[in-house]
Amino acid sequence: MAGKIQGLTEEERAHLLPLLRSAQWVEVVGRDAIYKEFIFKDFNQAFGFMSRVALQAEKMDHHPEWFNVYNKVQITLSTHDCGGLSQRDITMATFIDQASLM
Ligand code: H2B
Repeated sequence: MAGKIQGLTEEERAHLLPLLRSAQWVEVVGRDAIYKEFIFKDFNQAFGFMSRVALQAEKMDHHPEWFNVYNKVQITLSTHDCGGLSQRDITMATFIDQASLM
């Protein structure tokens, strides 16, 4: 079991949220979470991406909330253990953006 996870500080938020926004991650309304939609050429591309993310999520014990239909993958990231955004979500968002370009 991981220890208590710290949420992002105000300082970290002020620094990180604009960077995430510039990468098309948006803040979810009414919840401390971030969201992004990915569109691929077809289902194979989308599912290959999801497979890469799934392996990393299991490694990090940090799992996305996601929805897929055909070539579309919608992803929400938040840390249940701290009831909001943590550094883990930032790390995962960065990994996901890389994985979407492969
Ligand atoms: N994923 C996400 N996104 N947030 C969490 O807080 C979280 C998780 N917690 N995956 C992990 C699993 C926890 O439930 C297990 C018991 O370690």
